[in-house]
Amino acid sequence: MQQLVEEIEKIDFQSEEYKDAYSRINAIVIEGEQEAHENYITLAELLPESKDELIKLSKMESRHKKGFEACGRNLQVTPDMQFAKEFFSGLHQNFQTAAKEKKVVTCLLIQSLIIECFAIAAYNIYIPVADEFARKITEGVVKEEYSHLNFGEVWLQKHFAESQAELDQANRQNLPIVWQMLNQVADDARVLAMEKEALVEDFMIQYGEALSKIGFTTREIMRLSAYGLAT
Ligand code: Y39
Ligand code: FE
Ligand code: FE
Ligand code: FE
Repeated sequence: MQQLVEEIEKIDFQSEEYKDAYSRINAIVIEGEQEAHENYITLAELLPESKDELIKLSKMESRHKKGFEACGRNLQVTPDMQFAKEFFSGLHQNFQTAAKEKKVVTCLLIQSLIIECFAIAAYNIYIPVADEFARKITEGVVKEEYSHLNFGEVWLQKHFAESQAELDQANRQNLPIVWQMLNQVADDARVLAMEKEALVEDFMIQYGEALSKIGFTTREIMRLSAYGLAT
């Protein structure tokens, strides 16, 4: 605890180093929220019986985006949106392809499990080391991300038997991309006092809990959640 207090006290939110790293991390979050907004609209089309709920989630994602744009402006940082688009391109492409093939299970795994768990991990690790303005925004956002994760968990739990094989395949395709994304952002996250090890740990906890709620056994969770981590 004392170590964390000391660390936060020495963060200079106006240093060039901080603002440079923030220009990429802030852009990633803004782009992520924008893509999440679009992904929930696509999911609303694929799941007409849940349309109203999914449109609500898509609107929340738009508000999150606006909140994080304000965080960048508050620090006088210009987000590097080109970098962020490339950062998300792997998951983005896989989501688009799955949507075109009407693979709802794959779309839910990518957006409502993987991306939401990634967001929850990142926001939880960011909150204690954020500037005051960004901390308040992020605290409001992370609460809503849990409800997005919950949508995926509930739907996949209800359809577990017929979804298991597609979940396994989608996990193999997409989880290694998440580890690559984490590696790509580790140096910038470190400048913001966010440790890669903490991000990995929090992600694994969120994702493992989600897989457990959906119906996977502990043994399957171990295999699925670490897939591609060591390579
Ligand atoms: O569902 C959502 O709102 C998620 C898309 C939003 C963004 C997730 C991106 C978080 C990665 C940040 C990495 C910082 C270390
Ligand atoms: Fe401590
Ligand atoms: Fe969001
Ligand atoms: Fe979300």
